[in-house]
Amino acid sequence: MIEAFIFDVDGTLADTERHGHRVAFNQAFAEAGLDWHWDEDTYGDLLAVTGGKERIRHFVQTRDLPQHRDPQLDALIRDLHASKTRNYLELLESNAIPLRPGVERLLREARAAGIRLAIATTTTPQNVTALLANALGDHGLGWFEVIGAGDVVPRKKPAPDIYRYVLEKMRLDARHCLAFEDSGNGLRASLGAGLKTVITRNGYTRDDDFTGAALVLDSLGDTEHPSQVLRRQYGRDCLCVTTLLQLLN
Ligand code: XBP
Ligand code: MG
Repeated sequence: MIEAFIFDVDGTLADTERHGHRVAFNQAFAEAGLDWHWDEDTYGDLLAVTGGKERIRHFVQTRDLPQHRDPQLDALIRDLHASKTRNYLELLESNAIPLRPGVERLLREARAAGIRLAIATTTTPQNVTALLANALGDHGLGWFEVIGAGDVVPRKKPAPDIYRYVLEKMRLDARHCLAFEDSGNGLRASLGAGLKTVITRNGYTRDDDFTGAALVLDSLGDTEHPSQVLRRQYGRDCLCVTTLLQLLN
């Protein structure tokens, strides 16, 4: 029996990276007087590292930038990331980032079927609540029983910690839940927690390794954007709760 759906956020609920997080990082760099700029391809490579603070540190280290040897590096990263979060929240406020096709439909169907909902993400908690409130209204936030996000666990994806945290909070067995992810790192995290996983890949994750996923789609699908199944045929235009229930059989 399926009891809950657990959703990743960035890349899964919405295409937040290319025109959201990336833009906000670049604004933060410019505001700090740094000449760093992450173009779309560079950012695609940097997405191998999950977490914004971790991503900045990785960039400084791998490019061997002068800041790498600065004893104030931790403070610089903290300030840059706080500024990036402010910029990102402003972007969300301007309604710049819609949910991906079929996300709202599936959330509503799941609720109607009595399936519990939760979030397991690497991103900062305020980013999740702002995205959901902007896209679904304040009541939509209440649809999610647990929002597991950011630094609440010590190890970010691909470690399974955030999924284990959510399962524990909901007192659920992984065998009775489905995870929704968009990336190889996210899939490793969900599989590591014992969760069957549906992938809706996107432009940045299309070449990721999705070995072990129950289903790989290009989106959840709605009437205007039919879902394309990339692995495992189920013969419908949209991913519906009935199909997802069948995945557990
Ligand atoms: C998302 C991330 C996040 C965002 C930035 O991974 O890696 O780091 O890019 O968010 P996932 P913060 O979709 O697997 O959760 O800057 O708030 O960390
Ligand atoms: Mg993701």
